[in-house]
Amino acid sequence: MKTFNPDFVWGAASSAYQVEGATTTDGRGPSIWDAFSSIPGKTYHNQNADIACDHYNRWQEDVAIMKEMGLKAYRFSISWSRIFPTGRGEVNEKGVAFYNNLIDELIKNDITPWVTLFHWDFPLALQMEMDGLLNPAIADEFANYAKLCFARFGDRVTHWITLNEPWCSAMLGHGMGSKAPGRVSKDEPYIAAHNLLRAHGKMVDIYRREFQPTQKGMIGIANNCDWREPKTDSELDKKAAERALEFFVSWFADPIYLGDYPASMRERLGERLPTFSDEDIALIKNSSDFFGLNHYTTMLAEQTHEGDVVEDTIRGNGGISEDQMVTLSKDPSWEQTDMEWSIVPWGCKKLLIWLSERYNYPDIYITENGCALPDEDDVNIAINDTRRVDFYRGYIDACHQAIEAGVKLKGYFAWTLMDNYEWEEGYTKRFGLNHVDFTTGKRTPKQSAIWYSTLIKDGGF
Ligand code: GBH
Repeated sequence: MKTFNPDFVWGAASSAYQVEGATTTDGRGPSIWDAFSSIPGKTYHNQNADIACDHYNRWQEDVAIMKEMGLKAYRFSISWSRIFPTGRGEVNEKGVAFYNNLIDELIKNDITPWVTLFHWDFPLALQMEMDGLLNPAIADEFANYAKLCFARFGDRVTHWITLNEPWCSAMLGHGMGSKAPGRVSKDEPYIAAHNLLRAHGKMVDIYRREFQPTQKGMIGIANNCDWREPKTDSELDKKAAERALEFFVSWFADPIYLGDYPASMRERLGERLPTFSDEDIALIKNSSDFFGLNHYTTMLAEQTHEGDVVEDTIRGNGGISEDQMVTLSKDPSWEQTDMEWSIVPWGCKKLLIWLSERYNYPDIYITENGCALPDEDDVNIAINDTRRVDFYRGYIDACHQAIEAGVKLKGYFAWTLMDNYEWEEGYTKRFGLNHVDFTTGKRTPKQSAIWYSTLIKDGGF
């Protein structure tokens, strides 16, 4: 049996736009995802999250499901435009009340709330008035919103995540345009990322100065990173894999742990990469009490050769493969999920070790890991998700091996509690431990939910 420390945090994660629905209820203002998903062709069959899992109305039932599963923690995000319908100004008390109820219900059931302040659903008003993440002044708006959340929820919430996957907001939202706000650019990702880091720094600063001394919580950021394995043993490919990781996660983690962007990025991007002011970096450096990691897959990386067709690699690199000079590919023997992401548990172990070595063994929490499988619209197929059980067993085993190798992994959150709105993929991609019938809203546990509950109960598998 592989056992974990008794205080290891076992949880499941979700995000506001993906589960809540009720997008115009009780005064919620629109976010960029409401706008993006209303443009024909941007999402699968033009699906939006107007109803989603109807979690806004079914939150009590959902907490009961978590309780039944024995979850120790639940990671969810707050919808900024539910709290501030126009992004700033007047507070929408009904929005505050929704999260107060949810938080109280979780605590009543011994489930620790882990709250993400921003999981991509940026207020539409601020996008239109200020150009969103491209405007340096946006950092103060993030701080203003975060401050309200600390003030209203921080007496009970002691685990905060400022941003979910800023890489995605930057690359997919401002580079490839596959996610809201749907901008396509080679330079904007670097600007958006820079302002997100500045926003993170300011949010943490407010928490540390005004709230942490009395509320005694912890705060960090959730970065996403897939592993990059050198395609061959050549020095060039090893360097390419290293560089790919630097352009992926060190882009965000180096400023936080080491005080500046990685040298490889500066070298390759020159002035296209913004520079931090002394003031900015003073807030950003050491601004995470733990390392939040969202991890899904692995790809092979090789040095791009002159004249290579890079089309195939654009997805994984978010359209900046020329900047990195890295060509990505997959080993054909790797099993694929419904997202066509390869299942490679050892990549997770290698990544955990790589991060630990680079950032001097911080406490790490895997804040997301999971998979979508095909044909699960049909509940009878979904409840027999043995492949998802295998996926989780493989990745959690890799986590266990990483801990034995010295990694300070302190918790693991499965993505996701229940099938939900998978962004531009609409409802076609199902990542849930619980099946959701999107016509009736009915939730049904899959085999993976039962397996995960048993693991939690036994403290291992
Ligand atoms: C997360 O992002 C999100 O936080 C969550 O909201 C979402 O529902 C969940 O994952 C599932 O998608 O294109 O083959 O190169 C996932 C971040 C970044 C993981 C890109 C996979 C690319 C694989 N993803 N990465 S590939």
